[in-house]
Amino acid sequence: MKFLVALILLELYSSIEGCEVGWVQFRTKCYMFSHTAASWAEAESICNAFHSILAEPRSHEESMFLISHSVNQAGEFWIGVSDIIEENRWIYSSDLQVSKVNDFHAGEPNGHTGANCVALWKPFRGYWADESCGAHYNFICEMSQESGGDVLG
Ligand SMILES: [Ca+2]
Repeated sequence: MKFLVALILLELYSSIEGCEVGWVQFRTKCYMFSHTAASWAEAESICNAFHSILAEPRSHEESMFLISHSVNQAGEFWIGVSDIIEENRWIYSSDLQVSKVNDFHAGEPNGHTGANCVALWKPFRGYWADESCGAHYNFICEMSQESGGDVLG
Protein backbone atom coordinates (compact mmCIF):
# COMPACT_ATOMS: atom_id res chain seq x y z
CA MET A 1 0.00 0.00 0.00
CA LYS A 2 2.78 2.41 0.94
CA PHE A 3 4.52 1.44 -2.26
CA LEU A 4 1.38 2.20 -4.24
CA VAL A 5 1.01 5.63 -2.64
CA ALA A 6 4.66 6.38 -3.35
CA LEU A 7 4.18 5.29 -6.95
CA ILE A 8 1.12 7.53 -7.34
CA LEU A 9 2.99 10.47 -5.81
CA LEU A 10 5.91 9.83 -8.14
CA GLU A 11 3.56 9.77 -11.14
CA LEU A 12 1.91 12.96 -9.96
CA TYR A 13 5.25 14.65 -9.44
CA SER A 14 6.57 13.72 -12.86
CA SER A 15 3.34 14.80 -14.56
CA ILE A 16 3.50 18.28 -13.04
CA GLU A 17 7.23 18.55 -13.60
CA GLY A 18 6.63 19.68 -17.19
CA CYS A 19 9.35 20.62 -19.67
CA GLU A 20 12.67 22.41 -19.50
CA VAL A 21 12.82 26.14 -20.26
CA GLY A 22 12.39 26.75 -23.98
CA TRP A 23 10.54 23.47 -24.56
CA VAL A 24 6.80 23.18 -25.08
CA GLN A 25 4.72 20.27 -23.88
CA PHE A 26 2.12 18.22 -25.70
CA ARG A 27 0.87 15.18 -23.80
CA THR A 28 3.90 13.05 -22.82
CA LYS A 29 6.56 14.82 -24.87
CA CYS A 30 8.50 18.09 -24.77
CA TYR A 31 9.41 19.85 -28.02
CA MET A 32 11.94 22.51 -28.96
CA PHE A 33 11.21 24.59 -32.05
CA SER A 34 14.63 25.87 -33.11
CA HIS A 35 15.32 29.48 -33.99
CA THR A 36 18.28 28.53 -36.17
CA ALA A 37 18.52 26.64 -39.45
CA ALA A 38 20.55 23.53 -40.24
CA SER A 39 20.61 20.67 -42.71
CA TRP A 40 18.47 17.69 -41.73
CA ALA A 41 21.46 15.65 -40.54
CA GLU A 42 22.92 18.59 -38.62
CA ALA A 43 19.52 19.16 -37.05
CA GLU A 44 19.46 15.56 -35.80
CA SER A 45 22.95 16.00 -34.33
CA ILE A 46 21.92 19.18 -32.56
CA CYS A 47 18.85 17.45 -31.10
CA ASN A 48 21.08 14.58 -29.96
CA ALA A 49 23.43 17.05 -28.29
CA PHE A 50 20.50 18.08 -26.10
CA HIS A 51 19.46 14.48 -25.31
CA SER A 52 16.61 14.57 -27.79
CA ILE A 53 15.78 13.51 -31.34
CA LEU A 54 14.17 15.15 -34.37
CA ALA A 55 10.43 15.13 -33.72
CA GLU A 56 8.61 11.94 -34.76
CA PRO A 57 4.84 12.45 -34.83
CA ARG A 58 3.30 9.11 -33.91
CA SER A 59 -0.37 10.08 -34.05
CA HIS A 60 -2.62 12.42 -35.97
CA GLU A 61 -3.07 14.54 -32.84
CA GLU A 62 0.66 14.87 -32.28
CA SER A 63 1.25 15.72 -35.93
CA MET A 64 -1.46 18.38 -35.84
CA PHE A 65 0.08 19.90 -32.71
CA LEU A 66 3.45 20.22 -34.45
CA ILE A 67 1.84 21.62 -37.61
CA SER A 68 -0.29 24.19 -35.81
CA HIS A 69 2.55 25.28 -33.50
CA SER A 70 5.02 25.53 -36.39
CA VAL A 71 2.90 27.97 -38.39
CA ASN A 72 3.09 30.45 -35.50
CA GLN A 73 6.90 30.40 -35.73
CA ALA A 74 9.17 31.80 -38.40
CA GLY A 75 10.48 29.40 -41.01
CA GLU A 76 10.15 25.81 -42.07
CA PHE A 77 10.83 22.89 -39.69
CA TRP A 78 12.55 19.55 -40.21
CA ILE A 79 11.08 16.51 -38.49
CA GLY A 80 12.56 13.01 -38.09
CA VAL A 81 10.84 11.40 -41.07
CA SER A 82 12.73 10.57 -44.27
CA ASP A 83 12.87 8.25 -47.28
CA ILE A 84 16.66 8.31 -47.54
CA ILE A 85 17.01 4.53 -47.24
CA GLU A 86 14.27 3.52 -49.69
CA GLU A 87 12.53 5.93 -52.04
CA ASN A 88 8.95 6.70 -51.02
CA ARG A 89 9.17 4.61 -47.84
CA TRP A 90 8.87 7.25 -45.12
CA ILE A 91 10.34 6.10 -41.84
CA TYR A 92 11.16 7.44 -38.37
CA SER A 93 14.88 7.78 -37.73
CA SER A 94 14.92 6.36 -34.21
CA ASP A 95 13.39 2.93 -34.93
CA LEU A 96 13.25 2.74 -38.76
CA GLN A 97 9.49 2.07 -38.62
CA VAL A 98 7.19 3.32 -41.37
CA SER A 99 5.59 6.60 -40.33
CA LYS A 100 2.19 6.17 -38.74
CA VAL A 101 1.26 9.63 -39.95
CA ASN A 102 1.01 10.96 -43.47
CA ASP A 103 0.42 14.69 -43.44
CA PHE A 104 1.94 15.49 -46.80
CA HIS A 105 0.23 18.42 -48.51
CA ALA A 106 -1.72 17.62 -51.66
CA GLY A 107 0.74 17.11 -54.51
CA GLU A 108 3.54 16.10 -52.08
CA PRO A 109 5.88 14.29 -51.95
CA ASN A 110 7.04 15.25 -55.43
CA GLY A 111 10.83 15.53 -55.20
CA HIS A 112 11.59 11.85 -55.84
CA THR A 113 15.20 10.89 -55.03
CA GLY A 114 16.22 14.53 -54.88
CA ALA A 115 14.05 15.21 -51.80
CA ASN A 116 14.25 12.67 -49.00
CA CYS A 117 13.53 14.58 -45.80
CA VAL A 118 10.25 15.94 -44.41
CA ALA A 119 9.76 19.59 -43.47
CA LEU A 120 6.68 21.30 -42.07
CA TRP A 121 6.13 23.79 -44.86
CA LYS A 122 4.74 27.19 -43.98
CA PRO A 123 3.22 27.96 -47.44
CA PHE A 124 1.29 24.68 -46.96
CA ARG A 125 0.05 25.87 -43.52
CA GLY A 126 2.55 23.53 -41.94
CA TYR A 127 1.63 20.40 -43.85
CA TRP A 128 4.52 18.22 -45.01
CA ALA A 129 6.77 18.74 -47.98
CA ASP A 130 9.63 16.52 -49.13
CA GLU A 131 12.79 18.57 -49.36
CA SER A 132 16.47 18.14 -50.16
CA CYS A 133 18.07 16.93 -46.91
CA GLY A 134 20.99 19.31 -47.38
CA ALA A 135 18.77 22.40 -47.32
CA HIS A 136 18.90 24.52 -44.20
CA TYR A 137 15.68 24.87 -42.22
CA ASN A 138 14.67 25.22 -38.62
CA PHE A 139 13.85 21.97 -36.85
CA ILE A 140 11.84 20.44 -34.03
CA CYS A 141 13.50 18.29 -31.35
CA GLU A 142 11.52 16.07 -29.00
CA MET A 143 12.17 14.28 -25.74
CA SER A 144 9.82 12.31 -23.55
CA GLN A 145 8.60 14.39 -20.64
CA GLU A 146 9.42 11.66 -18.10
CA SER A 147 13.03 11.47 -19.22
CA GLY A 148 13.89 14.88 -17.87
CA GLY A 149 16.52 15.00 -20.56
CA ASP A 150 18.49 12.01 -19.24
CA VAL A 151 17.42 9.05 -21.32
CA LEU A 152 15.08 9.03 -24.25
CA GLY A 153 12.19 6.65 -23.63
CA1 LIG B 1 12.37 10.90 -51.80
